[in-house]
Amino acid sequence: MSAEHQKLKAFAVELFQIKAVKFGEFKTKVGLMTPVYFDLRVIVSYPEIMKTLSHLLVDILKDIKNIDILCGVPYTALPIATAVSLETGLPMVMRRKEAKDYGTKKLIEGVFKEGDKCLIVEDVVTSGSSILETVRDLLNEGIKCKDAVVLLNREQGGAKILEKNGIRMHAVLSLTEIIQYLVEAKCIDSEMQQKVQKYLAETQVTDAVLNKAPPANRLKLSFIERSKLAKNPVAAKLFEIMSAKQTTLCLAADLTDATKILNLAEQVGPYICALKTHIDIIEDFHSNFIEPLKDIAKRHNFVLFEDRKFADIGKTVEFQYSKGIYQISSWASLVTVHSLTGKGVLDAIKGATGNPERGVFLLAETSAAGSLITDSYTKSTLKLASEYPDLISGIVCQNPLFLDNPGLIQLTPGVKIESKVDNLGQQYNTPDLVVAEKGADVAVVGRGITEACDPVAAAQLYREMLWKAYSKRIAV
Ligand code: 6AU
Repeated sequence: MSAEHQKLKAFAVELFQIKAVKFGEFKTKVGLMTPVYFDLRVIVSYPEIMKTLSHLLVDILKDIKNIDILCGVPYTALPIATAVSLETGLPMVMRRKEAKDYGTKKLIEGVFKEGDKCLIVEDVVTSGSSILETVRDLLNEGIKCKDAVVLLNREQGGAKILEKNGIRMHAVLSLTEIIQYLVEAKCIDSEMQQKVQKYLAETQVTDAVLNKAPPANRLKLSFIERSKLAKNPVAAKLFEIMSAKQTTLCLAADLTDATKILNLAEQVGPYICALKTHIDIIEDFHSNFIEPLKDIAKRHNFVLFEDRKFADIGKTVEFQYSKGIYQISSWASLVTVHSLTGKGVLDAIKGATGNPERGVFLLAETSAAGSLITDSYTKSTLKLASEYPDLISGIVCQNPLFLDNPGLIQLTPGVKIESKVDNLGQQYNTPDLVVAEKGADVAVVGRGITEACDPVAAAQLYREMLWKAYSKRIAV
């Protein structure tokens, strides 16, 4: 037996002696019976064993390159991560399970910057769901996670689920190995070993178990996969268009002249997945404008999207949506809505007359500097969206706020190649940044195209840059 195996065997025996691994009949979190149970919480009472554990973890993390910070999965792995941090000198951040309701409301404590690469530290992996929860909160802060070092892989499908979500698991020990060491050390007999093997064979990940597993991170899925997960029909259609035309570009056609909008729509039609209007800024609006616009949208296969940002009481919104000179519900498949007044607006849009194929983008964040939107408003907006799955196509936001609902689309405005701001508080990010770092699925570009010397060339360029960034995002 090699020195390394000797070390692992001795460690397995120590875990057995301190009852961090137990044998018998135990009920798991999901109600299944298991003959073997791990409780690594006791390890804090044994600093020497903690030291060995951190050495073993440090050994396997040597092959992982480019780590800036590390984060333990709360709570058991917090002291373990601390030990690894002390030994490697890698700074640590800490994830809260619940945001404090006072002070900073931060979920991630410690010093970090956007784009930092974080190594996850965990004790035991069964389904991988605890790691994914931590990864989700880190990602929301712009922290990237690709690797997780863990003490024990229970070999029940966690590695597969993590891999599907873009996380590589590096385990010190597998359940099979630890059992083998304990048999060799005569801590358990071969009958128990067989029992554990039988248990493992019976509780392997099946499709049913996988489906119950946490949903895949949307940032890692293709649009065509996501089209099947969308509950709102317009979102499904938009995903299909994006995939077929290889474009995530939504043109904000913020022009005040009807003919100019139609001409631009005709010219850039092949490069966009949606055309967004502010119908009330058109000076020569006439109902004759709508039919040709619908015709162009049909020929070039893009969606019409009225950025009305409804925010009144339900009854007024019902009228604003379906009546008046614009009759938005008759032609726009998509509209934007503020969550400010709550459910009434969504009920109004759901029940209004007009084309039944409709979807809503709820505004959870804005690109405007000095906006009054708070974190709790953003959170409540996401909750409201979850209550109307068949109506909500997606969320208008600036950050990857939701990762575990791949059927929803993140729409991000404030996209421009050169500028950072305009003179009225609009804030811009580059196409690459909004897709790679900010989680945008569809990017809204207005003046970057409408004010370019050659709007068609600009639309082609934005489309290409955005698509490249998306392709890269799902590939890694
Ligand atoms: O590229 P721009 O700055 O010329 O245009 C951005 C477009 C405008 C805004 O009304 C809209 O995006 N917008 C939105 C949307 C889409 O709802 C939200 C937001 O936070 N910021 C923003 O600019 O048509």
